[in-house]
Amino acid sequence: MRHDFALERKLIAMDLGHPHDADPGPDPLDWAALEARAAPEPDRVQGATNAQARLRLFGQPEDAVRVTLYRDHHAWCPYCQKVWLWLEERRIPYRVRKVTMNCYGNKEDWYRRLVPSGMLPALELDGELITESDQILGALEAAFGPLHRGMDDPQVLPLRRLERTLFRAWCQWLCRPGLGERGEQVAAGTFERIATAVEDALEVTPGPFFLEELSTADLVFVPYLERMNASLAYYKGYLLRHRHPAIGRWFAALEQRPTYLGCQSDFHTHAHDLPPQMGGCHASGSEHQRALAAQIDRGPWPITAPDGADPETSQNKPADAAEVALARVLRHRAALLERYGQGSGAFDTALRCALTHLIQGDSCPPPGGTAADLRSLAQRISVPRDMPLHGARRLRRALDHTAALDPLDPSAPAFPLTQNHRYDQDPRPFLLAEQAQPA
Ligand SMILES: N[C@@H](CCC(=O)N[C@@H](CS)C(=O)NCC(=O)O)C(=O)O
Repeated sequence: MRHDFALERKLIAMDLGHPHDADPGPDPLDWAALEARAAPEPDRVQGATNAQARLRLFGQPEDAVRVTLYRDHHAWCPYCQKVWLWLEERRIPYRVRKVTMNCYGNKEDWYRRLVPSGMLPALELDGELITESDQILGALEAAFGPLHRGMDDPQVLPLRRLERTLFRAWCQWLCRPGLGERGEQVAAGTFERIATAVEDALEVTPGPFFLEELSTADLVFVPYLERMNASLAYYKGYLLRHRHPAIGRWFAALEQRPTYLGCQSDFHTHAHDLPPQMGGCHASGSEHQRALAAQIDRGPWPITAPDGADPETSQNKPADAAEVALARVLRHRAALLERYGQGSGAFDTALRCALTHLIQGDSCPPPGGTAADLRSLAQRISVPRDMPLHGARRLRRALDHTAALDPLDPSAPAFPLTQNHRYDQDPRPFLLAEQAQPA
């Protein structure tokens, strides 16, 4: 017999004994009504940069493709992001083959046969396989010409070295356990000094980028400045963009480009994906840091820097952020229902309650006992793998809001995120639906 969740919602509300609780709130939209409200599928092949595409053509015919990029399913690998962004900026047609990173699940056998170390990225250019992101960029430059200035340009080389120096200072601060108060100060001071040198380098030219226009030098800095910005906010309470305005302007200029917006992650994703990759990230434990980390985890968003700016993005929320988030959930509805509700009707209703709130603002209490699953899903939305930053904010908020209306256990916490692996993010259950889309 089919379980009547609407009736159960009424009975639970009456059981709670408060007169207003007898009204369980509006019923959630059904799946068909939700489908009707979702954003249409964008053109992933010819349209804006996106993490889901498996072919990118930039207006050229498919037989013009000379490049295959092997990168991670999670659209998270920093060295892949550098190459990905280069191909997008230079509008070079390419195919994408996605591979699982070790901390998310098992590496595909076909990839191990191709690249025995299993390391990403790799790239095939005219049938020749190249590994190591810097070698890959060198080969792409030789074949297609540089992005303004190339990897070995005398203006780019010192900037590449500066990026590695900043990277090491970041690792010394973020990844060393037990620094203590004095050690935190020293590591922060070293990082700050090198970040100031990065600002000085940015201010050599009048524009926001390192050289006269966007170049390879900027792309070399993108992956780790993005990860520094997120992780230092979460683990150290340090707002990089605010503390270093020239770096803030550099990010804001990148955020004018659809190429960067399509591959940009967010604070929450990086904060929880970095620990297994880096072998641990260590919080300073200050009151300010803990408050900021709590806000990155549970909102409200946007976070505001002391100057009132959003330290995560300079971009306002697009008008269709909720509809885009809805479309992405609908694509993976079957896998999500299986994973979070073990196929139970209760989670089906709970998810529709959250999506109803997302799309039309109604507060729709979910079946009792679903709050933990709703919060667990909110904690596992990955940007840009699943959806862009603003859509993720809206969806996390809708899931958390709905969880808090659970009539049985409104404060049930999410299942904790693991620190040394993220097997909870194994891509396999989601692959079929992702591949069902065109190209
Ligand atoms: N020096 C290499 C570093 C590449 C690298 O560290 N890749 C990591 C991902 S960010 C990797 O593939 N690790 C194995 C795994 O996670 O499966 C490059 O620049 O390409």
